[in-house]
Amino acid sequence: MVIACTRDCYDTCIFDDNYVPLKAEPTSGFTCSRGLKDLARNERNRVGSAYVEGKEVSVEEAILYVAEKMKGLKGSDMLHVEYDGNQGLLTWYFPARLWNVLGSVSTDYSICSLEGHEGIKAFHGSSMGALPEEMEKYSAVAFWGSEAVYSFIHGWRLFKDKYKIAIDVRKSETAKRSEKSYIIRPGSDAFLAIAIMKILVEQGYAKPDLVNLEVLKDKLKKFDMDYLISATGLSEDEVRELADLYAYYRPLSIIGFALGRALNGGYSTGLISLIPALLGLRRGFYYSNSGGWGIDFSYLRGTHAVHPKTIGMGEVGSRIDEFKLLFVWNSNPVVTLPGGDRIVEAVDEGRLFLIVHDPFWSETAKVANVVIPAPTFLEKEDVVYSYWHPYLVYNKPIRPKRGLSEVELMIKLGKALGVSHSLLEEDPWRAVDVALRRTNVTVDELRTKGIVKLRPKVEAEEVNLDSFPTPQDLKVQEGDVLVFSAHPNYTNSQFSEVYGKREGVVYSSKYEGIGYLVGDGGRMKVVFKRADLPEGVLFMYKSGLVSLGKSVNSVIRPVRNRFGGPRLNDKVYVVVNGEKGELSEY
Ligand SMILES: Nc1nc2c(c(=O)[nH]1)N[C@H]1C(S)=C(S)[C@@H](COP(=O)(O)OP(=O)(O)OC[C@H]3O[C@@H](n4cnc5c(=O)[nH]c(N)nc54)[C@H](O)[C@@H]3O)O[C@H]1N2
Ligand SMILES: Nc1nc2c(c(=O)[nH]1)N[C@H]1C(S)=C(S)[C@@H](COP(=O)(O)OP(=O)(O)OC[C@H]3O[C@@H](n4cnc5c(=O)[nH]c(N)nc54)[C@H](O)[C@@H]3O)O[C@H]1N2
Ligand code: SF4
Ligand SMILES: [Mo]
Repeated sequence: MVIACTRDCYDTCIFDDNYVPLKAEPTSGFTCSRGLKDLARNERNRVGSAYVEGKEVSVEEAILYVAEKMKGLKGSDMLHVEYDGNQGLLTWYFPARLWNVLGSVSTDYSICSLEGHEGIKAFHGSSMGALPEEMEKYSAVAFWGSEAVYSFIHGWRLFKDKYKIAIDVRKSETAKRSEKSYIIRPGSDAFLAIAIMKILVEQGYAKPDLVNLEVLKDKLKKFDMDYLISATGLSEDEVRELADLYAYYRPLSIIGFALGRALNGGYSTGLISLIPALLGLRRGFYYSNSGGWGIDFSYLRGTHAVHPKTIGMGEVGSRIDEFKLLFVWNSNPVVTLPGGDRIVEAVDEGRLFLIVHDPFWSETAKVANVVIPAPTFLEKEDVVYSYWHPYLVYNKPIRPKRGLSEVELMIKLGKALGVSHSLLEEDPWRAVDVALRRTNVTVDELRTKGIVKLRPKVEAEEVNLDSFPTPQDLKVQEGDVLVFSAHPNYTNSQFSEVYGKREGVVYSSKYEGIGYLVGDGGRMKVVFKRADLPEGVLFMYKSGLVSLGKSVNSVIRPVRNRFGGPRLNDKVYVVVNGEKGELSEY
């Protein structure tokens, strides 16, 4: 019997029934500091009962209360927010069917990776990159905007003894431990990628196997080399050196999710993915393979049959007043979504009815009108995929179940509401089977074997250069920019019950003490600390988004990048002595 960690993480580690990491690939006998504490964490900070307006009630009473509140609400009055707290097909995807049948508004699931996927797909048709076994064949790697030392421990381990290059906006841990690092201006990766391609073409390294070189040369010609280099903040020698390293080592390009959330988002991810193609390397990049396995996520959510209205995930906070009811599972939007503080205000003022289904007392659960306990991934059956490795895992519980699973809640609430629809009547396991039909794997096979390796068929097509940007499409980031990164002991807002509450600190090269951070969404008091960072870069761990009791997302009001994803890394100001100004003034 095996069980996979279902957290939002590249590695999707696989464990035996004593929760010891499997020796076999991809887990290779080791896991992270969170994986080591999962059994202990399972007993802490749990939602032990259902609650209605702070009062302990039975789950049945809570469901009836919710159903009563929903009477008379139109679909457009309701919003559901769920994300990747648990990557199981039955935990994350399938329960959306109820809300989609009810006509509730959905988000576009864009908070993390949509922008980057679309930017890569625009060139390659698919965002599917290298598989672990293909990665192993490379003698070098270039990490672009990826703190892999913390965020992707098994990916990092693959390259431990190989030549590593890091391209970041600060000397990240990954940059420190790489053989070579380039510290560039935030959001300037697209410029750097184009400069590298221009040099590779100029020096005769470009291969026609995957890219139409004549068309590409035409597109590259429009960009002035001096302008490209100055936008990156690097010297010409450094840019030429990086291009030389690309020509010599032909590294795998690992493209971090942070890039999609920065200025030029999907243009950057797409252009970086073109460099290996230019060198003739098929799928010589890696971003996220989730779209390449052939799993039919739409079928699971029922969106093949019903088509919900959607809003941008970065707009949930600013548009919350459009809704009377918010249903949340698998996500902690009060902390992790821009304007999450507006959810709290709307609930406090009685304008919004908030229901949260979570195994733990998240910040969102703590302010909800109704809280319903969920089992953790150690306590329920599910099918889990990875966005990196090709193993599907059938999770069997290794701890007694507490609370109501997402599917059970969906069915019970549907019954209490009196809704009937074929999407709700289909057996959930049958739905998983249908969703897996293109993978040739069945639930039965998974149940018997525990782990099944997927064999994705990715056709190598010629790269389509139609969406190559023009110089006008690419922007230069102004001002001081707030950037984020993973912390080794936390997954996003999770794990404070083991590693303690992280008080969010904004690191900068200049400022120390308490001050105000100002963004397009408003201003808030935060703690600043000095650190070795380039001018114009402010840094926070994603685990410590809450500073002095409020999420830093309250100052973020993201615009949408070219492919629809929210730009979370953007210009901010710092206020001292009541004056608004850029950080560099202090
Ligand atoms: N331990 C741990 N692992 C995690 C997570 C976690 O919370 N903890 N979260 C998971 C999730 S949800 C995600 S999305 C991934 C994220 O994993 P990664 O894709 O590795 O992203 P981050 O860790 O956010 O690191 C982003 C790096 O990009 C840099 N950066 C920021 N802006 C720019 C830019 O414009 N250009 C360049 N070149 N660099 C830039 C930052 O300084 C940082 O070092 O990790 C997953 N894994
Ligand atoms: N400013 C800023 N904001 C960011 C980011 C940033 O870099 N900067 N990063 C963004 C990124 S990349 C991401 S992915 C998002 C993540 O945002 P969220 O998805 O909100 O991330 P988590 O903190 O992991 O919260 C997941 C929640 O799911 C719950 N959960 C876990 N397992 C289960 C389960 O089995 N069932 C149920 N019902 N619930 C479960 C957890 O207890 C937790 O409360 O945050 C985004 N927010
Ligand atoms: S959080 Fe990531 S590295 Fe840690 S156990 Fe889970 S999958 Fe493995
Ligand atoms: Mo993410």
